[in-house]
Amino acid sequence: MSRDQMRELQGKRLHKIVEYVYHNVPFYREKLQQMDLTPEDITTIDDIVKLPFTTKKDLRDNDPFGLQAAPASEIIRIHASSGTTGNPTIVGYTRKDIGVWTECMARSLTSFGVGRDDIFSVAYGYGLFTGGLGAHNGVEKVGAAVVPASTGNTEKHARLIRDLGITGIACTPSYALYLAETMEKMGITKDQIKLRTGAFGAEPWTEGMRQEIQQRLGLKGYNIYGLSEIMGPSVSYECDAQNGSHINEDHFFPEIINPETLEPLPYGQTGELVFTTLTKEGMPVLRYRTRDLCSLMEGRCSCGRTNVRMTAIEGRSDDMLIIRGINVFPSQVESVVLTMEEIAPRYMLVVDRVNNLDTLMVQVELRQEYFNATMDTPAAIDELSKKLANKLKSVLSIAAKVQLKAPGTIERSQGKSTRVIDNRKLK
Ligand code: DLL
Repeated sequence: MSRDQMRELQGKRLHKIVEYVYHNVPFYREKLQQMDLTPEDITTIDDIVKLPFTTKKDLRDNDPFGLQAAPASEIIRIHASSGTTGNPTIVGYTRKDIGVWTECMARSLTSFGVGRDDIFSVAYGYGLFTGGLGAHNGVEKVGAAVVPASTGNTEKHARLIRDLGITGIACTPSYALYLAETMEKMGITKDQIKLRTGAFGAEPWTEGMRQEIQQRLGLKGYNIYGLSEIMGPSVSYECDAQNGSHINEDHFFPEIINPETLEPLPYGQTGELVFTTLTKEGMPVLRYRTRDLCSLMEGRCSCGRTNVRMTAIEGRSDDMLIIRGINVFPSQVESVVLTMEEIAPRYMLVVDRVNNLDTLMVQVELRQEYFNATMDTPAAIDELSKKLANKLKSVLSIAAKVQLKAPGTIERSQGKSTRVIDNRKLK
């Protein structure tokens, strides 16, 4: 599609989606009315800058179904992403939304060269996380045979890769490295396996990691990007040229803004990525601030595709961490700590990468009274650690080691308090 045709399509779809949320989502109607806007004011894609932004806080404040535009009877799937305070953000999809998502995922896989003759294993988590089921539907759509391996059980997965002749895999890049290491330990060599394509995403990764995964698993690794609030995996995807990821911009309109001033930035400049869903029915969002930092690239790609590309994610404009593919906010840990009277509201997250797997340790300080009372009873300390670890697991969805410390021993910072020590080195 030419740029003009694309922009015309985007403009039509934008008008329609604004009209749709105006009539179906009180939150947006109020926002637009406050800004003296009606859907008639939005006729071309350039009008997008008139619209209000949406933030994760807006989603949380309207939790769980406040921003849902379609009636409950039309929703056929519900996913969730991590919220900043422990409550996940709920996203409902209509049948049409699942169809669009599946189509976008199929576009990505096709771009990676996956087709009917492939046996493709999905090793993203199946569940509330969008990675597993999202990738799964796309693999079926392109007609490859899907192996719903999910995460965990890595040795069994490694044997399946060898014994079934699996040709493609979707997982986080760090899991791919862990899988490579597991295979090496098991004595499975590259010439015993047929892997040739990897669809890697859900966390930031680098060219260095790409080279290492490719070399150790003998495949070509492609980037795939997405987020639950917009859809899931396949908001954008790489092609053979591997010069940025093509955005499915007929469904998700991208902008880059300065995260401080909220001013739109031109192509080529790094800032915060913002998306407007142009066709979504379940939970459409206007100008959703992803907090991901990158830049946009225009111009026909050497692969022939004409849709806009985004560079690899360079960082975040908030404090979200991605640990084993799971989004973790320090404030989630705080929300747990605050529920426990034995513990002072002082904590530190220590993130590391051991044998290619991310680890999380949460250090907390005991309150003086509790510390005095239990100093000589290791059983009580042990029980408290377990209680905290269980609570953290249920809020964060990943296991964390807990370290209970004596009062006053977590380092006090002079200025802005530091809550995270991230020892992972992304090459
Ligand atoms: O991670 C969706 C997904 C699943 C994408 C599988 C790709 C593959 P969330 O859990 O909502 O959704 O997390 C979204 O993860 O805002 C980014 O910060 C980060 N992220 C996702 N893909 C990439 C990527 C899924 N390819 C958040 N590179 C996003 C860097 C990524 N960061």
